Amino acid sequence: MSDIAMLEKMSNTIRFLSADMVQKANSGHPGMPMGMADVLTVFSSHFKHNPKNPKWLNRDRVVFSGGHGSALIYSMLFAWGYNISLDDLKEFRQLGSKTPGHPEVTHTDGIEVTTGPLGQGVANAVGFAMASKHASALLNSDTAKIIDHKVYCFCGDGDLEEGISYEACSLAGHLGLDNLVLIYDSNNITIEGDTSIALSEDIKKRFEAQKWEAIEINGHDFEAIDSAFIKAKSQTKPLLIIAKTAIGKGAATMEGSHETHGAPLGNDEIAKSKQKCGFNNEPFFIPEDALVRFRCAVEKGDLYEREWKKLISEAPLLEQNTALERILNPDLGSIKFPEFKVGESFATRDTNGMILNAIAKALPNFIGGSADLAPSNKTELKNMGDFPKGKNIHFGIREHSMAAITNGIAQYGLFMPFCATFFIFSDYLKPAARVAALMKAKLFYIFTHDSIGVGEDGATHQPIEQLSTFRALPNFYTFRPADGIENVENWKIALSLQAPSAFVLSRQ
Ligand SMILES: Cc1ncc(C[n+]2csc(CCOP(=O)(O)OP(=O)(O)O)c2C)c(N)n1
Repeated sequence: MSDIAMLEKMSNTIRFLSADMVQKANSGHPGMPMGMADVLTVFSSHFKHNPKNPKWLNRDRVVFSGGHGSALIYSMLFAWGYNISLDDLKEFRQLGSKTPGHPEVTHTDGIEVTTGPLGQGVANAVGFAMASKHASALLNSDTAKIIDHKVYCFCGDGDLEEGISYEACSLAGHLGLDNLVLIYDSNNITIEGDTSIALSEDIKKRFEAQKWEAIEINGHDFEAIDSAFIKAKSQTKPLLIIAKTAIGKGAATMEGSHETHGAPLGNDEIAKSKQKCGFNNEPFFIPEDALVRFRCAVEKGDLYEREWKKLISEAPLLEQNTALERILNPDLGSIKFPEFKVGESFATRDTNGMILNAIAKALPNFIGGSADLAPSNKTELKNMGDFPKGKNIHFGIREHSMAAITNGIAQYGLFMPFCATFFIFSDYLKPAARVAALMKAKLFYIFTHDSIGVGEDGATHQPIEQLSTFRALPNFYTFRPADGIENVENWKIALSLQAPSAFVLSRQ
């Protein structure tokens, strides 16, 4: 760690850069970035990444689940040396800029997932951690760890109020994801005011009950923050770091107020705040010595990646290299699709099950599962084992987090995942499917029990408007094959697209 005075200077650089961005755009959220600047400053020295190669395979993944804090994210990416300039920061929230209102993977290097709808990022991070576990099960040997990175996720009160975070963290605890660190910005403030108006549970106990380890720190104490990230290096369970912070930290008169959450502070307040913190009043001021320290990330990242490349180029790892190569370049031509005949009377959920098995057998990177409906969805991948080593994922009855976890697995960069449920319960996962479409994520939804053929379950199980909803979704492909022959052709198309696809299938 650098000395405290330097850390304060670095932190204030991020804090006021974010406040200036929001002020110039005359819109945005300064409170969270200012409150979390101290945590992110210390995080910088623990985060293993390569700003000059944001896609380096063994990088730590970082998810900012509270996408409204995007000013903080862009300030950090700039400070670390990603492909984002000071001018880009000045273009915050402008049409066509690299710095849109909420972070989008399609716009900015270093953004791992598109976030904004609260809670989903937490599930995305669980997806990253699961993808990493599967990858390490396939690729690592006792002597050579090709995949051994961490997954960090920053979230706020809003993310933890959303039900999806409960679902996702429950699964993470069950799976014992010891590569996952969730940092909770516990500032007790949401838009309407203090969280006490709607939240009174003991979050630490909630996570402990979900088989996590949970610790609480003062999120403005550099040493405590550093110790928490050091602790994460030897975690044996998913780790929750509850960082008690003040929203709008550093604001002269508004620190701790919900009014800093989603509106510019105003020029007067910013000037007074900078003066109070002993910071230069010039807008977008970057102290050289603070920037140099953040920018160490470039040299360190280059070194990390070179060491990793050396590791994987060593001869004893030939087998692992071949496995990695096969995952990175799946041979679609090697799939032996089942052959169906005109007039054969199979339900399309059955033909789809056969197709899924054929694809999974041929492609090492094809994995997935259902929200407890595999026998009905016909999604079991036979003789291919269970996650983490095997390909069958048991998501439990958690559709929303299943889909957001699947987004994370797809965005991880190695896998083509699918998830499944009854078509009617696509309603429970739709918000994540929408983000998948925005990200152009390559993944597949298996929706069975379509239409009136649903059977005796009755009205609660009968899809009506779901088909129109998915067909209206941009960047999203909805296939509804009439038979096995069409089903195969649909899959060939879906596998060639860089976008999410849904298969709507009959039960009968
Ligand atoms: C699903 C969803 N519902 C509502 C919102 C609108 N929204 C954005 S931020 C926010 C409050 C979040 O509070 P918190 O996580 O504590 O963030 P902080 O106040 O610390 O910035 C709300 C309701 C959203 N982005 N996503």
